[in-house]
Amino acid sequence: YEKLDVRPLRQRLLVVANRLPVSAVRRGEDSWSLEISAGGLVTALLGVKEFEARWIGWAGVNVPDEVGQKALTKALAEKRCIPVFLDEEIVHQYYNGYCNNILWPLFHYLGLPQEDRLATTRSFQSQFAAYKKANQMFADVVNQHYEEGDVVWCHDYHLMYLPKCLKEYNNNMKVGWFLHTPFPSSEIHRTLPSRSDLLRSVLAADLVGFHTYDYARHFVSACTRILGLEGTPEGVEDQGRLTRVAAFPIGIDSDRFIRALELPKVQEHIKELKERFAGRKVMLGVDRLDMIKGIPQKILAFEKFLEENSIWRDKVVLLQIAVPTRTDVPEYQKLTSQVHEIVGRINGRFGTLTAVPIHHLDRSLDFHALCALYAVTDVALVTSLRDGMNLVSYEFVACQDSKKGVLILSEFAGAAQSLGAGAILVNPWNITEVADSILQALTMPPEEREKRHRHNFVHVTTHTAQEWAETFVSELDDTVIEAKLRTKQ
Ligand code: ADQ
Repeated sequence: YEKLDVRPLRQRLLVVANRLPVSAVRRGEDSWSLEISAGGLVTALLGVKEFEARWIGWAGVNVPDEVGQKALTKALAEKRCIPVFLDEEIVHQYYNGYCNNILWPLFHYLGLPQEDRLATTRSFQSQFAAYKKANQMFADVVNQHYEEGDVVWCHDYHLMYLPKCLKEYNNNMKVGWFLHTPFPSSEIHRTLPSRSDLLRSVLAADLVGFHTYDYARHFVSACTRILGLEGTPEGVEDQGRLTRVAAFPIGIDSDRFIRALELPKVQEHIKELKERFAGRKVMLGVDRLDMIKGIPQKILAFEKFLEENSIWRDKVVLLQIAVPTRTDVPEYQKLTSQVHEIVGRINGRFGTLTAVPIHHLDRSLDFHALCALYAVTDVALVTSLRDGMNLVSYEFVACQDSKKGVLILSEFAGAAQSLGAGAILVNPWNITEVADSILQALTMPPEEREKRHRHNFVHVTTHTAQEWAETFVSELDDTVIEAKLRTKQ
């Protein structure tokens, strides 16, 4: 967002997402400090340079008092951010409940945690009511700040009800909606009690975007099978009105990573890491600590590899960096303990007095440290059980132009469709297959590494976040113009 502050002005873009790209910490009654927050959406939108963007979203804190709200609004305005204030009860029901307990696992084919199933079924209606209420609150703020000609771009599963609310305010608003997670098969989506409401509200947008063609196809099938509407090659048609549906694969700001590698600070990190792990091949995992990322499966596959390839035991190290998320949720606490338990067992089993095979860190790394780690890595392991895209795989490729390391990538990450030809694709549930792919990666001839890397590097440096955003927004403009022409005819 630092960059967004200094860009020359062009078309106004209102980016609406559940979270603002900053986290706010209260320092006093009327003073706040702001910190950029990690995550895929933030990273991608950091690369958007061609618009005068304003962000609308929740700052991640409860601010019940007017003095605090005013002060935070002022501090955020300097960053071109506009807050939506949500109270604790709404956050509990809308964000923790409907978004993260229902939609997130469902869209990633994970189902609900067994013990929560009945409780969730009972509280479903109240959570959905809170979801709609929260979306209406976002719509109110958008409407207050909207100026004619603005493009409104709504993001993700938190805001599926927003396009409908916005169009009710102003049918001429240009509204796009983009989903960062997978959209599951219509057979999964149809289990949601609110399945039709959600589809209809998303269809109120002019343009609906997904990371891959498969997700777009699933969405269109859900609309045809559940709502009985007509699917066309362009999208979904309802009584003569077309909602355009298409794939817009996200990218990263690859130049930012490539340039960072030249910085003395990053070079210094690289030197330290090389010395620290001299004589060993470095394998890397960087994930939010979430069920969908398949971290326990990845570590078990690494254990299998060590078990079956004793000559590699003192020649390889796995660095797993996992930022904790949703630490207040028991399911996530359980995941953390499970990962710690497995790592401890494997280090006990294969470690020596001077070295352990796995370094696991429960924390976020700063950008420069992350770039250095990507640059010294020989093999990156992305084993998501499902992932909308997965930007870590892109970031790794961007930082590997001198080393040409190997990417092992889950076939269930959207990135498999763009980086599949250069990566080794695996089924993360099959730990024998992943263990074999680790050996294949570590022993891959340099010419093959070079060829695979080249394919991915070209993709990552041409299909950037900026290109993604520009394509989406210009497609949205075209869609609205075409629709106007159609109605005139
Ligand atoms: P995420 O699930 O957050 O994003 P991902 O796309 O991999 O997943 O992005 C994670 C981002 O957070 C990356 O930029 C990464 O560098 C950063 N990050 C992760 N762990 C970190 C750590 N320990 N330290 C520092 N930074 C860390 C969601 C979807 C994805 C989709 C994106 C964008 O789940 O599938 O690719 O949105 O649409």
